Amino acid sequence: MSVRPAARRPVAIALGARTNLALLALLSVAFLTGWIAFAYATAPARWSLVLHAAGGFAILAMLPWKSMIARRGLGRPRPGRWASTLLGVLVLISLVAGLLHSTGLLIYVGPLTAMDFHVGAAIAAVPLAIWHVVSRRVRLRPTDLSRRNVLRGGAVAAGAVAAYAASEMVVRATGMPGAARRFTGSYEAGSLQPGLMPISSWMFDAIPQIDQSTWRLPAGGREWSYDEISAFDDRLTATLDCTGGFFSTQEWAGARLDRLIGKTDGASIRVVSATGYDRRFPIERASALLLATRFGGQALDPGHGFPARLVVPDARGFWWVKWVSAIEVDDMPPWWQSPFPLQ
Ligand code: HEM
Ligand code: HEM
Ligand SMILES: Nc1nc2c(c(=O)[nH]1)N[C@H]1C(S)=C(S)[C@@H](COP(=O)(O)O)O[C@H]1N2
Ligand SMILES: [Mo]
Repeated sequence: MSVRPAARRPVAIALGARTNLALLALLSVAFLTGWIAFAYATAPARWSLVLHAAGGFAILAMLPWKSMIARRGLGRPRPGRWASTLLGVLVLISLVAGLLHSTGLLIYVGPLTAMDFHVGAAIAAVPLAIWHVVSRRVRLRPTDLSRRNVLRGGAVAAGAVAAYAASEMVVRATGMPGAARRFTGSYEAGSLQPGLMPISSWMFDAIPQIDQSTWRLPAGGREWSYDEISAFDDRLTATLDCTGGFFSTQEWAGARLDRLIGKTDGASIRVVSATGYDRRFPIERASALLLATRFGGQALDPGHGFPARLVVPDARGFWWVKWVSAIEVDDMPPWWQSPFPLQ
């Protein structure tokens, strides 16, 4: 062994550090843009998914380098190697499930979707990734940000965007099922056919059985019966776009929220479910929100939110509260809630 000046690193280690740092940046980008895509059912979902997919392809491109680092690391006994291996397995599951969803080669996996696996594996990987990075410090050196390395990073990024564009062209040219995705990446299911619309919940909610004769809805300072709500006939054709990877367009009918809450002071409307699930909306949106009792001319079934469910045009499915049990107006700002439901 020769003695090296402290300021210089062997080339292999320097390359390893850059690979690891690039992976850290790319994993963060993929995670963040994935959630931005989930927050919207409008344009931001699209541009964040372009970044997201490019980030995913760039992670794939790092695999040859990272597997060299991993092989070297696994060769020396170090506590927690199993956790690094599990991290690798989870990231691979997420990548594969993401590609299966996007190409359409596999969309449904029993009661779950490829998207559920994609996101589930990514979430499970987070604590492992944090531990992995914290227990294996990589230090950034000035030379890592040299002009040449920045150019190299730019080349990887450009290559990843090109790979994503090429993959989308292949999906379309070969007529893979993925060609039919909406801009959010979701697949059409049961549109205008209420009986074929998928039933989904955000996480753990089970379908409650609610008796329409005893159901009462507090809203606007009074209680409404099922028959009173059903007597309204406000109509809206709107698309529910679930983060699970499907979308469904239906003709909804029921009561506009502004009619139920009347003229009241307040900053936001809180729509509560019989299960405790709730979402908050700016009061200005009241006339755009529909409390639906029917879709496609028939009453909702328990799975789709009977007796009444919220319809929120241009918002992701998790805003469409099912089994509504109360509508409250108060002074809380609409942003005073978790960005995604917690149950
Ligand atoms: C380890 C982290 C992640 C990686 C490496 C990753 C990577 C990928 C890849 C490679 C694709 C396929 C891109 C394509 O060919 O179109 C994809 C699709 C997708 N991912 Fe992720 N992802 C990660 C985490 C997440 C998370 C946390 C979310 C949501 C919260 C998410 C949401 C999506 C969505 C909605 C698509 C579908 C895009 C489409 O079909 O156009 N991803 N992801
Ligand atoms: C896709 C995500 C990643 C996977 C699957 C992964 C996997 C692995 C594996 C299997 C090893 C060898 C076993 C071990 O040392 O525990 C390793 C080593 C290592 N990883 Fe990662 N890693 C990932 C991301 C990162 C990131 C983001 C960093 C830091 C920013 C990092 C830094 C390191 C370091 C410093 C080593 C030790 C190398 C050595 O001892 O020679 N890794 N990684
Ligand atoms: N009470 C309650 N409402 C809910 C959910 C839930 O878990 N609980 N899931 C939401 C999500 S994530 C979606 S995509 C839609 C699914 O509606 P559907 O079953 O009619 O397709 O309901 C939304 N409303
Ligand atoms: Mo959903």
